[in-house]
Amino acid sequence: MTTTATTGSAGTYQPVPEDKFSFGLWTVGWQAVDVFGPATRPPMDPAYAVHKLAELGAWGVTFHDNDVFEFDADDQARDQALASFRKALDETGVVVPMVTTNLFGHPVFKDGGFTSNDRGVRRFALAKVARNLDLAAELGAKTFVMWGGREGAESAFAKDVGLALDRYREAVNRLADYVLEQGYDLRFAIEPKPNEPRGDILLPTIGHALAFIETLDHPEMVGLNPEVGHEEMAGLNFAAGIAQALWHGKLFHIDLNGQHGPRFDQDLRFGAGNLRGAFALVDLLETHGYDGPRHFDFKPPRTEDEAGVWASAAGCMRNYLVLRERAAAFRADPEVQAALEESGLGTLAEPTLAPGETLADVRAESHDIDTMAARGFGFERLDQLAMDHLLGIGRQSR
Ligand code: DIG
Ligand code: MN
Ligand code: MN
Repeated sequence: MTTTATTGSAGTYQPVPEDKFSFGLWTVGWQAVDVFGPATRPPMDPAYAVHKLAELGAWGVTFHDNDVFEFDADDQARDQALASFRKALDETGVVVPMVTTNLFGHPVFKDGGFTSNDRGVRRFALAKVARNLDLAAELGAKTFVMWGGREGAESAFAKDVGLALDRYREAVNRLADYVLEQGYDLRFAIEPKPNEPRGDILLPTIGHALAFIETLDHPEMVGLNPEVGHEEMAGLNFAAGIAQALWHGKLFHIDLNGQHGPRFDQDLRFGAGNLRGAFALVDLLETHGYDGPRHFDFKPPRTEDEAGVWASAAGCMRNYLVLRERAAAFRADPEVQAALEESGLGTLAEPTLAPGETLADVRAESHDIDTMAARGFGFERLDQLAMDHLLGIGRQSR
């Protein structure tokens, strides 16, 4: 679904449900505990968060099981917490597009869930996720994210990566079998991350995860939930990674946020990190057929009070809408279209060999190396036009 600027947010940048913005409960509810200090914000009731996000214009909320009920909640406490959460969903019309499982908080997962060196932990992790799949299906979620934040190691000899991937694959295969047996309308989305909290995390990038998915029993049920900051932590170009995920038909979901290159996971609000990268990403999502949620996985900085939390959440959506409008103007600009033509980008869609041609044909022809070597592609002019649009410099001032 390519949302044009006519969905009520044009110029006002006021989000509407058609924009499909969703937030993890763990984002606005983050109490800002970090390794260097305790919480700066009180706990946030999930039902309250749903109402506040609805007021801001959000379409959906996502959650880990233990964002809604405690790890050690008995069935009664679990049901009460879910009833309150569901009531808020009913009252606001907010939907649950994605559910995920916390396999990283409790100390039992300190060496991972699916790939823990403790087989009993691996068995418990499978049971916990299977129960959460039931809940995801009950709530109508279509995507089930698996972020293996604790699947990894701090030292080379603590984890045999091949054996760990065997266990990871076994877990995903068994859970996919369960979804098929139950007839759930659910797909899995693996979320890569290179490190943090583990020294090195398994399936660290989009590339690693794509390769892993192809080894599964049901690869068609498993895609990706890439996060901006995670690929950029690895020094990679996120928009290029998303383009390949789309090319594979594996962009099932996305975690939008901001990051300033290779450093700790900043989880800044969307647009507040690598802004040029965010512009290229929004243009790609809006022009290459991604019709999934625009999901924010960010953390309002520790400095913020509750008002700051909502300003940060609103900023995620505002930045997306501004960039979507700037990208649409960029694409509509005749000067840009001429510069794209000049760059030769159009010929990239043209097969190198004509129908019926063979390698012998290209070997037999003469190649005008000097003329080809002399040409310029005009990429700098094209990129400056993009910068002009990103910076909001209209055509009349050029
Ligand atoms: C961190 O980037 C992870 C967790 O917040 C969650 O499991 C996943 C869902 O988007 N992202
Ligand atoms: Mn992150
Ligand atoms: Mn994430």
